[in-house]
Amino acid sequence: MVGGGVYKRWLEVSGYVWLEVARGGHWLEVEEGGRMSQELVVKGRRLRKLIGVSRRSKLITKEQILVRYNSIVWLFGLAEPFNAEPPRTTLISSYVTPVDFFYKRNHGPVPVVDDIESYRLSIGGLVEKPMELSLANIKKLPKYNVTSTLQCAGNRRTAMSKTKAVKGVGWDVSAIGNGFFPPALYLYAIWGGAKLADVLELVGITKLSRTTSFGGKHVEFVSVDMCKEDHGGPYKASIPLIHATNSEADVLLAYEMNGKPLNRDHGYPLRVIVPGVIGARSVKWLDSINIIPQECQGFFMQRDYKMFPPWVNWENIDWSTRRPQMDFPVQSAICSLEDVNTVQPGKLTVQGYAVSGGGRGIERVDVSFDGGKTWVEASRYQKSGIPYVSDDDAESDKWAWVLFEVAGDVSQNTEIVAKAVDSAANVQPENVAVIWNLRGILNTSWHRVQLHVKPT
Ligand SMILES: Nc1nc2c(c(=O)[nH]1)N[C@H]1C(S)=C(S)[C@@H](COP(=O)(O)O)O[C@H]1N2
Ligand SMILES: [Mo]
Repeated sequence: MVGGGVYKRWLEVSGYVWLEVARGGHWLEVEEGGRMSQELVVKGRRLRKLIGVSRRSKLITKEQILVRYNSIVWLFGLAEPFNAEPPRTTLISSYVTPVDFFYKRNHGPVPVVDDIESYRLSIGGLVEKPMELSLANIKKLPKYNVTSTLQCAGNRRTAMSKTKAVKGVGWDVSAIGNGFFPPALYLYAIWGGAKLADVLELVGITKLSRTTSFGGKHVEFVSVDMCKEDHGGPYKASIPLIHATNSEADVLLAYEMNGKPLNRDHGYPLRVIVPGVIGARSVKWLDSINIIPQECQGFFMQRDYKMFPPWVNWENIDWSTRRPQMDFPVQSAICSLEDVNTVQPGKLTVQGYAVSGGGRGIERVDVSFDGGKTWVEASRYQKSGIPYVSDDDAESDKWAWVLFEVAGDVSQNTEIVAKAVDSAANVQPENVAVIWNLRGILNTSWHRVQLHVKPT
């Protein structure tokens, strides 16, 4: 077991504050000698009202406020859990997302796990040699650096709820991220750690095992955070043993993010990274691993993060009829523009990201400047200067997103649309209605933004 209490201070986001002042508002970046300023200038009546700051007072301290995108303001220390996503343009400003701008998704209070000397990861269940490992034991195993995009299944939920209300945290297009390197220093990739397949060998499970000699078929990851949704129990998830013991699947027990130890928000000291799979299975603050006969029975596997058809509602839902979602489908979003924009006539560059699950590459990104009547193909790239070739593991990061860019002429009010095609020729659905689901997960419909074109 690991010790520690509830994470009560916002320590990790240094340098910037993510602040959206109501809809269509703007962000304030407050910096003081490389450290976050203690004071924020609060502009915007709506925000001041939401956080209870008087009209005249423009200054609040960072202890009073925790802010997230999408007009939802979490009062620090009062409202938990902490959920945050960066603005669209920030998200695509680099191929690898800086830790500060990496979305944060929590189902309970962020725990503090800081007694590293006594930290032990226990591995038990249906194994020959149950074991307790210190962080040093895990660091002794070969280290791998895997550039992998993590995407919350709820990404783009807000747009889905416009069709019909859904239940869940409202996300724009940025509940996704990829990491950061100084340019020309592609030495390490975003997630650094030991391969789960190597760790499981320590307890006597050979590579590419479907079952252990005691009948274990799934690998359960258990954390320490207390989640209301799961009756105050810890966050848990599982993946099949065959997935966990496949070195090629690159499942990591990660202790580094972007070359530095994980920070608390992202799972310090140890988290799971399951590339190509919805973020919900990448358990943070890992406490124990159990080898079990069936998939994990926790709330987030059995009563959440499942994809239901549009006709299932809260009255007729039978959770047992669907499998827990694992791989995510092909996705893309325009990030250089907001939902509604006013621009001048002329050339317009459209940029965004595209990604698919299961390690499938992005074969094409199509962009329309006329609401979907005609299309042009966007250029795709990961690292600048290296052409992206989908499913070419030597040249491209298999588990990572691609950024895209294309320019077109706009002369009148129009809708810009993006859709991606993955290497299995899967394509995003045209309309959100056909994939609407009550939990609002996996909105991968064509991404559309409105342009008001006005000459100055
Ligand atoms: N222990 C724990 N692990 C967790 C969660 C959580 O609430 N508790 N949230 C999951 C979900 S739903 C997502 S999308 C990712 C988000 O990871 P991030 O906050 O590092 O971006 O973590 C996953 N792992
Ligand atoms: Mo998530």
